Amino acid sequence: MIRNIIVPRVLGKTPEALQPAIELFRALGAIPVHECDDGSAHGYQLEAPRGTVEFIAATSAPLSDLAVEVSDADAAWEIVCKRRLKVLREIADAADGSRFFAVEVSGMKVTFVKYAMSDKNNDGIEGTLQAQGKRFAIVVARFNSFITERLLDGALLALRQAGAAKDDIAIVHVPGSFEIPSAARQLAESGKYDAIVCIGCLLRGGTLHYDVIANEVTRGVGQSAQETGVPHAFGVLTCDTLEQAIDRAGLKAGNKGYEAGLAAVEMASLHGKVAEHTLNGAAAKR
Ligand code: DLZ
Repeated sequence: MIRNIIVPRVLGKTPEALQPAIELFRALGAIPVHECDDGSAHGYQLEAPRGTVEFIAATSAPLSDLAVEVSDADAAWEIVCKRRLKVLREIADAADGSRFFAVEVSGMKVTFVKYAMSDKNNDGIEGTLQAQGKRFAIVVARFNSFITERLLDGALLALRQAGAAKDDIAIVHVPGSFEIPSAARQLAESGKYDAIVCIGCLLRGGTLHYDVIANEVTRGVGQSAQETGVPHAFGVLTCDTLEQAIDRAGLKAGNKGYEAGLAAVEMASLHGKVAEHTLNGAAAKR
């Protein structure tokens, strides 16, 4: 019966007071899913892959108001350190093997923890949201530029927040979504980029060829990714109406360009890790 557990936190009196917390959580991969305003309160919901409620019996108050489980405590610590937040506890290992730190953001005390795994060898391989030293190309369609410019802003924000340098991001403009795959492929084949972000907006009302173009763009981007081996993030909206596209370009349902930017960062990181893993695995077998 329970679908979700939402823990409301009042972080000041204005939406501006929420910004440091929202920005930090987005930089760590949380997805904005819902924004509400009833005139006296402005709420901004962020979603994580999992939610857990913990009831505690203790004689003293806990260190923080909120605990966030992360996949890599050291990577999260690096992201947090860039923001000059008040540190309540430096990163360190706990007695049970978990690794955690605590900071204060927007007046809220937050603990970030990477729990110790019972089977460390079965932790899986995962990319991080660290983009330092990585190079990205963004291919953006001009068609429906009202939307694609917002998606581009979202993608740039994600890449920059993850640590990509401005000079390490190339932006390539193409006329429409149909042209995205060929430009993406040329960029991928250049060998200069760790990942490509593809951005466009197809509106069903806008073209009789909607399905044809949508299928072709999806196929072409996928094919470019598979045949070049360079990760491609898909930030091409396929919507029935302009209103739906507006919702996905930074207003109600988040910004799909931002999500594509984060996906590109994660996949660029994962790509290196999988290559390392397969190389080591092959070496170990010999
Ligand atoms: C022609 C066209 C139409 C009608 N609609 C869209 C659209 O909704 N979104 C988009 O990105 N591009 C559209 N285009 C342009 C095509 O993608 C392409 O640029 C032209 O057909 C020229 O090859």
